[in-house]
Amino acid sequence: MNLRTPAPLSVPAAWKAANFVEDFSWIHQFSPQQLDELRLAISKWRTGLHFSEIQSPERFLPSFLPLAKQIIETLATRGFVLLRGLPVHEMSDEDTACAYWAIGQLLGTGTTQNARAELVCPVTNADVDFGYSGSASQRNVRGYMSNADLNYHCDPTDVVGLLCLRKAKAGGESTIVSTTSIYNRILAQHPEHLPALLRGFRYDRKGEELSGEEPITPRIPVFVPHKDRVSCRYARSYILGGADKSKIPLTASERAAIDCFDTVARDEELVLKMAFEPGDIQLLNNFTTVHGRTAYEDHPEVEQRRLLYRLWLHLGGERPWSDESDVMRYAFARFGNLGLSAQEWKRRTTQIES
Ligand SMILES: O=C(O)CCC(=O)C(=O)O
Ligand SMILES: [Fe+2]
Repeated sequence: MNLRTPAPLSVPAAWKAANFVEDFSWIHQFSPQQLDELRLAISKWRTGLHFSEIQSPERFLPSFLPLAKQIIETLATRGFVLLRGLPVHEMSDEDTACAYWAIGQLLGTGTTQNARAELVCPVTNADVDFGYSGSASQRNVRGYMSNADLNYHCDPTDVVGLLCLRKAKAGGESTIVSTTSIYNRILAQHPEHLPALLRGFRYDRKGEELSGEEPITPRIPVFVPHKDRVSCRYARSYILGGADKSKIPLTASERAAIDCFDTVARDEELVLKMAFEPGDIQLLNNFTTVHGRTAYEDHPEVEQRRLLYRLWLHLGGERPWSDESDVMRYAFARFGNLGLSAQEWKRRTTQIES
């Protein structure tokens, strides 16, 4: 076995649930000054501007700058934060999107997330049936459109943001797990699965690829160990979809390896539960955490359904977490209309129109 890091990693990214029984440093409550700046900025941006056209949000939100620096550092180390207290109850959903987008741009570059090129993507139950079955990959359904239980997965971007606007009537609990801890556990207790996980899997592109693009990705490793860190990409339903579409079934050892990943990820010792309140923004480094969600039941009124706004942020610059060839970073994130910045998307649509 060619393992560059055969030793378990003892780094802040390798956290367990027990680390946060009394430590709430991962929750940041917005300060009154930050909220005042935000309200004023929104009143300026509201004048017919689409959120993606906001220029230089840092000029309007100076007290967010030290916070943004700290969040970027924390995402690169522990890998997650929860920002609390965005006043969503006093804002229209459009103003909320504006505020959220502006905060996101202080951290990185927001990118498009689906075939519709949404930059702030509503995560809500659109009455689709997500449960994975042999034919689910043919239906090209993505989990965020359903109220189903979502297996632990990484979103295919550097950092994902989930802002809660409305909670479910019951369920819909978010949980996160350190993938560095999952790696450590597999290394110590189930090393026979590492070769399959290091080799990786081909992912279903769910029909969101453009014509001429492959419907499935090249092989994306689940783990890429570096000197003192391990980067992870994992999404079971997309792996199963990739096997279906390529008509190359997973081998018994590949299936055993993803079963092992899921079993370890569900270990109570590793799982940190987060009950979202409206106004909470969960930010996750997708190379060092996986997230999941329990199934949920909505309120009967459609406008009261659980609603999150999702951001995908690219942190740019050198590769802080990905693999050498960037296949982990981009293969599952930059195809079709996905993975484009607002400017790139605008350029593409302008070219098509002219
Ligand atoms: O609904 C949630 O809590 C998580 C949804 C999710 O994982 C996603 O949209 O990527
Ligand atoms: Fe997700």
